Amino acid sequence: MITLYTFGPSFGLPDASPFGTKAHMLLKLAGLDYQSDLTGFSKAPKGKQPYIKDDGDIIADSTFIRMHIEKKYGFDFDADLTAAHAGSLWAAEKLCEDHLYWVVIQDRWTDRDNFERGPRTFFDVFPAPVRPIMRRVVRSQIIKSSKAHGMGRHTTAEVHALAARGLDALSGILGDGRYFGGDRVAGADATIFSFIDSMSCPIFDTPVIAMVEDRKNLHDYRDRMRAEFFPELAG
Ligand SMILES: N[C@@H](CCC(=O)N[C@@H](CS)C(=O)NCC(=O)O)C(=O)O
Repeated sequence: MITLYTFGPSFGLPDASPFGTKAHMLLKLAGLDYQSDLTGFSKAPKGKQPYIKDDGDIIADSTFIRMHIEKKYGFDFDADLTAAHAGSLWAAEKLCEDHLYWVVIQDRWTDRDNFERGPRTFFDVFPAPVRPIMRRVVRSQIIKSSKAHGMGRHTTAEVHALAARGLDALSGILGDGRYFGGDRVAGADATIFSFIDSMSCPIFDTPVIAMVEDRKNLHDYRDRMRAEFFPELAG
């Protein structure tokens, strides 16, 4: 059986990390049996989660997990898509992973109040005396990586202006489709759903939540996908 190493559900989301939610969805879409292990972060080969173990092979990174499923199990996530459609979905996924991800980081980690609402609790597993230092060190490393990426150099208003344009792009690509794949769910749905859901997580205070609500097709899509793939979270 495949083991998925990830963070686990948090903040009412299927996983604290949108990449973790994506990995869950890829395994579900491919119809593979798997179990989750929430204790593997210290052994993550790239220092990040998710990763999987499959028959002794370790595959790190959600995109390489997808490629592994395609190769080993012969599952085609993009069956029936034209090359143009598959290409635009790959680009949309990377918009989420390499651009909008940093909006999530700014909202959750850089914004002090949101940090207190969410990520702060990740450190509760450590003994009380070291918690404050762990919080400070990890938060400052994450803020540094956001600056290295570039998103962390923008003002909050600029970050949110980029979020709005990114969501416009996703809304335009989805149109009135049921899924980003059209009538059938495609590989990119795993990624795009995970990011829309993460960006609009109601426990954080950010105008991005209203941006998703205002784009009715994205908002309806998020709710449909949650009900279809993560019914256990409905409440
Ligand atoms: N490219 C990776 C990104 C995974 C990633 O960024 N994971 C973050 C959580 S959202 C992580 O483990 N961060 C821990 C760290 O950087 O220390 C993927 O697609 O899996």
